[in-house]
Amino acid sequence: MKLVGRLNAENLNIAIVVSRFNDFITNPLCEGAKDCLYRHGLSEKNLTEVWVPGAFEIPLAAKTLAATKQYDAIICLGAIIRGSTAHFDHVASAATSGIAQVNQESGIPTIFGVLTTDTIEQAIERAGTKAGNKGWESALTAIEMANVLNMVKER
Ligand code: INI
Repeated sequence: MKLVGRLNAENLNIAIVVSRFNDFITNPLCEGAKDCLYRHGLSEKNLTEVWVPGAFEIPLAAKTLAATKQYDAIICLGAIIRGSTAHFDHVASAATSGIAQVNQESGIPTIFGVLTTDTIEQAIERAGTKAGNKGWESALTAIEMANVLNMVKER
């Protein structure tokens, strides 16, 4: 028996957690994610969008959303840009391990759509220009994971 998640969001409830830090990048990530979800059939009433100050705050918001048990998937979006800040490594590692922990412990697919780049240019490339849109790709992953886990649970 081979189970593969369908790319159909019609019957799903999805949450997006998105950080305001570097919002010139996170706004297009969020718009990309919503474009993907709606084009795959998600109803607007089944989408919850939660904004937090920075990527460091994403895991707690995701964990709180997961605890409500109302969502089939949670999409985490952020932009951590190394630039000249030494803060980068701490924020990147806290966001990465925090999101991974929610993913594993909640049992709800919690998707890592946080850009970690060395430069602003690299972030721009991944937010809807020449290297695609990480938000759009994360939404597609969320749809597939939500559907395949629902199939596993229903078997
Ligand atoms: N938050 C980000 O989302 N991206 C960054 O690049 C970033 N840098 O470089 O500092 C950043 N810092 C803020 C952090 O996420 C928290 O909001 C802050 O430390 C308060 O907890």
